[in-house]
Amino acid sequence: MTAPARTRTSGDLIRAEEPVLAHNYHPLPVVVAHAEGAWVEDVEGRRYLDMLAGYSALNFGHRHPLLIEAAHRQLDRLTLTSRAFHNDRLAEFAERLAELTGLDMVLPMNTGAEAVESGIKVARKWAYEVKGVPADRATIVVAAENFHGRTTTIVSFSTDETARTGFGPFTPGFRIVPYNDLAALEAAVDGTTAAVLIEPIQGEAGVVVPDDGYLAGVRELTRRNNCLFIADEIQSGLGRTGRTLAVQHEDVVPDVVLLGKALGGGIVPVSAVVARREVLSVLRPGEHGSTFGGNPLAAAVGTAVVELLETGEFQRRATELGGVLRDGLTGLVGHGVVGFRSRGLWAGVDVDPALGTGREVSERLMREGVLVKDTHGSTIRLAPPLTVTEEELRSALGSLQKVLTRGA
Ligand code: IF1
Repeated sequence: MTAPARTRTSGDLIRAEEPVLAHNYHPLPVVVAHAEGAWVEDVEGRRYLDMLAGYSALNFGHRHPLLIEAAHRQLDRLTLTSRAFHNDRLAEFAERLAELTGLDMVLPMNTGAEAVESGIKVARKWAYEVKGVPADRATIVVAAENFHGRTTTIVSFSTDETARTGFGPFTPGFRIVPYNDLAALEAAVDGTTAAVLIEPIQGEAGVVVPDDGYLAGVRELTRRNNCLFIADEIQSGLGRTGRTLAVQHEDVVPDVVLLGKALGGGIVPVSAVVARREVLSVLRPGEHGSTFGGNPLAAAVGTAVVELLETGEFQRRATELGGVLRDGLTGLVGHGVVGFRSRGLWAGVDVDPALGTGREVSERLMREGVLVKDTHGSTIRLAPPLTVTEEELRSALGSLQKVLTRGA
């Protein structure tokens, strides 16, 4: 007989998951029950600074009041119609999202992977109908160490064996080149190329920031070769790096921008393909769709997210506090940190392997009241909500120094 849910301890809940929940994650042993801003609280009332922010899905913090209000207001009016009918929220969402990104048209979807898959389909159709690539011959060039989601087609072009093994057969039509290498990219692009699909900063690879000029080089190369530049900004976008889009650090406007995560305000899944008119115009009724894509609740929350970003406040905070993060990490180099990469409020921190794996450091930080997620090996990522205060950020950096210096 299991204890009734309301009195179960964290341990009870962790044990209860084991026989009934697929083991596709290895979570830290913390059971979150409440959250606000940059803080989460577990079942026993212990508080933690959330330095992962849902892998950048919580850029505006947990339960931002304006986003929660927008959701509550819409919940009391209308939540879902399907796209068989119009709803009174979608036009404004599409208009303001297109305006925010400097592009023309929006295809609303739900998860990041759906936005990536939709971008792949649209790029291929554009290649056949606009560029004139022979049927079923379109290729898309991607970067090694990419992460674009977990569908069968997307893992078809992953270089992470853990993400691929056991899921074949795979989708053809993708070419993989080293990231941050324009010569390799040039060599892979030819008359069959529909698009180049890259993350402006590679997230799961460990927050890999390309050389200055790389994104501008991709833009010039794709324009010269009449193929599309698709920027996957699902993790790097929406204020995380100090700009609305990470590509704006090089004043680059891609042909297609993929958005997700924070677009849903940490409340509902909202993703989108935002693109030049010529590209999204290849879709005609019945050729693509989604039950929930563009639903009024998602559109209402998405519009409230766009409104927050229109102020520029979060981009400014990410830039200013990004300097505090960078300076703090610089001070730890040689004191448990062997290196780091950062842009805005996003960092990949390489810990001295002698001090432990990324997972072990994450567990030590958890005991200090700070939640982070390791990526590969001894790298941890830091991505707090953009609402984090300087005091909270410095406190998290102090905890990192403590667990690394003491090596506890
Ligand atoms: C997991 C990390 C992993 C993404 C980019 C598309 C997607 C993602 C650049 C797909 C999603 C998530 C997936 C989640 C953990 C996290 C992640 F990179 F953020 F750390 F896995 F690599 N493009 N990234 O980062 O979006 O379908 O998930 O909404 O799978 O464990 P999604």
